[in-house]
Amino acid sequence: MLRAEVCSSSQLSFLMEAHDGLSAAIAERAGFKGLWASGLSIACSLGYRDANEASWSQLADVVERIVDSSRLPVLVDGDGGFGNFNNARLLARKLHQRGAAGVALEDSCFPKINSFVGDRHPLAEVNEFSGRLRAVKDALAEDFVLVARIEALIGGKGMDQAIMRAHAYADAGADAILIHSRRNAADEIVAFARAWQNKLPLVIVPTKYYRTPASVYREARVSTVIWANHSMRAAMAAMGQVCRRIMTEENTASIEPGIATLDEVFELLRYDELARAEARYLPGQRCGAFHSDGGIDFVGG
Ligand code: SPV
Ligand code: MG
Repeated sequence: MLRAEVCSSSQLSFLMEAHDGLSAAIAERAGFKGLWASGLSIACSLGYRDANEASWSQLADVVERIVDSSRLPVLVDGDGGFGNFNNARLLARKLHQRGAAGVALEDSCFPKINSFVGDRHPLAEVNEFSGRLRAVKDALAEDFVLVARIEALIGGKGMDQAIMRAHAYADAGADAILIHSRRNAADEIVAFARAWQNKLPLVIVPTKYYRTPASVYREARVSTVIWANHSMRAAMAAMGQVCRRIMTEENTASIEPGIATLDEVFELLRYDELARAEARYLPGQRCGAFHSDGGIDFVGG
């Protein structure tokens, strides 16, 4: 399923960021067909910086919640693999065990720093990173998708270096190439796509060049667009606004119309299923809040 989403250049696909079970469920409800378990957004939701402060096992735990919370395939942002080839294949195996459909590995050095922070983005040596890719490919079944992410443009190393790396990573067994750019326009990405000529499907992350219409990506035969951090940033803005209002007003009356109702919370997380399960497995002892028809009483809801 993820292979179809990420690895097909015939149609542009979109992956929506998720950083926990709730954001995964919301993205599925909105109609997305695949999820991006974003390193930045997961780190942020845990209160960490996107600098490998969260451990691989913390990432795997969050990925499990994301996987369990929707039926969508999940491509996990594996950063650089948390070390060398051995750490990378261990990470990939663990993500596979938790139900992820694929992993994206970037050619950064441990510890990484988010691509949009500062100017120091040392690149891994090509052969060493290719070894990480090969180790992941050898460790996992064919259906687990491996995306090789190139940070050469982020690191200011130029287009030739980016293309050279893309060829090396394709030879190492990557299923798709993610080319990242921090420019405000998509020119670099389009130039890369032209030079790459679709040797492998192309994945992009238009966080900074967000004004570019999707038609440009279709024309460039990009395979997949990742909306990498927008649920996290939306939540951050909304939570900040609500906290400030409640702090000032010492009352929640003015914010109620603008926030999710409790009924919406219960509906999204399928409390109705719990009510049906109680009726089936706990007959006669059911919690009074649930009805057998799936309805739920919430006092004051
Ligand atoms: C992420 O979502 O963590 C990414 C994409 O790696 S970016 O933050 O744009 O580097
Ligand atoms: Mg990341």
